[in-house]
Amino acid sequence: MKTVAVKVVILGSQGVGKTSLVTRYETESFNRSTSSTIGASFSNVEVVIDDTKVKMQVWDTAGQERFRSMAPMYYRGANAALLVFDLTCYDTFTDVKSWAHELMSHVDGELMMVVVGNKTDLLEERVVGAAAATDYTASIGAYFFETSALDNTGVKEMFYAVAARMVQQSKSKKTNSALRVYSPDGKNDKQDDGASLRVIEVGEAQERGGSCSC
Ligand SMILES: Nc1nc2c(ncn2[C@@H]2O[C@H](COP(=O)(O)OP(=O)(O)OP(=O)(O)O)[C@@H](O)[C@H]2O)c(=O)[nH]1
Ligand SMILES: [Mg+2]
Repeated sequence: MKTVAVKVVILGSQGVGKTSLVTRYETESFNRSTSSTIGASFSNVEVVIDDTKVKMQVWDTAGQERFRSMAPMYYRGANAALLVFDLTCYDTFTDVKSWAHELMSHVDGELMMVVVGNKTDLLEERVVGAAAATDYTASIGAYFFETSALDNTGVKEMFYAVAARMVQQSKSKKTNSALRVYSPDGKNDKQDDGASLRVIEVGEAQERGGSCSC
């Protein structure tokens, strides 16, 4: 089976549910009392699409403002970025726009951007409408998913969409992305251009203080 190795970064304000989305996908569980991420945490997520295994190195970054300056270390060389906001907190949607702007001006090469509106289960408290989110997402050529880490809505679909796009990119002759593609015989089909993956210090989680101000 062919293997494609990619780097995925998750960005977004504190408390929007970045860690919960990864945990939901990896362990099929949800924890109401999570700890706020410090620096970033790393995990491997694998998805098989037809005859290709997509190995995603997922960097779940900290949303706290004091870690914002570290973000470039994590998004540099990424193949995909999940920009997560909380559907019940408009400010976090505004923050996503600012992340998208930063990525567009600082990331070279092909970067798949996925805007993720999390916490669909909180229907009554929702303040960001689907139209506003889809209009914005279309305007920047990104993908849009609505998810709930709590009730497992859209989470698998979101990771599968990333994997499918990475497989598509790996087949495209035109791509200049830093995908690493391995053939079944173990030889690289395409060389890594050096921008893809790097080892970054991973911090410990700490108890959550205040999260979203909404
Ligand atoms: N109702 C609901 N709560 C959620 C959902 N996802 C996460 N939460 C809750 O939101 C809070 C923050 O979740 P985290 O996953 O830690 O958020 P984060 O974005 O990783 O936060 P930082 O690491 O501080 O940047 C926790 O209390 C979660 O239980 C969801 O889909 N629905
Ligand atoms: Mg977190």
